[in-house]
Amino acid sequence: DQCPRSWTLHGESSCYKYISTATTWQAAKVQCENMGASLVEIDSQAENSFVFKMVNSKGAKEAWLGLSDLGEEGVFLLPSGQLPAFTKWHSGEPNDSSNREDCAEFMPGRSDFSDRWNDAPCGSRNPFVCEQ
Ligand code: GN1
Ligand code: CA
Ligand code: CA
Repeated sequence: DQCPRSWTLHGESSCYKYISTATTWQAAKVQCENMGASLVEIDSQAENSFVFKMVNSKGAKEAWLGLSDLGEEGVFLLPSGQLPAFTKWHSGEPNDSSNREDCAEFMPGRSDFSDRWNDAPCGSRNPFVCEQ
């Protein structure tokens, strides 16, 4: 297909790569950028389902998404700086638990979350998905 070797095509032209190494959110963002990609930006339910299945099938308990409110508390932005067109927070999220959760993630380890999102501490180390 049209994706580099070891990347997976979804949709018309997006390519995804799962990185299993437990990594902080900021370092995950940089690693994706160093591959000419970005930390995955979820734009639709179809893309959300695809990426959730990818991380769940790899056995990840948590996995970073490209969305954070590090810039301004309560304002979650994509790595591009844009407001997200699509969100799928679990009910009660984002809750900025202990006033220190600024990075979005999937929580496959929590069956009650399904493919819904949580905000978690950015310094936690999780697998992640890059997109290009
Ligand atoms: C987790 O560990 P606990 O239950 O206090 C999660 C929070 C979620 C919460 C939802 C570090 O908190 O972000 O809002 O579950 N904490 C971490 O129940 O991921
Ligand atoms: Ca926050
Ligand atoms: Ca949370």
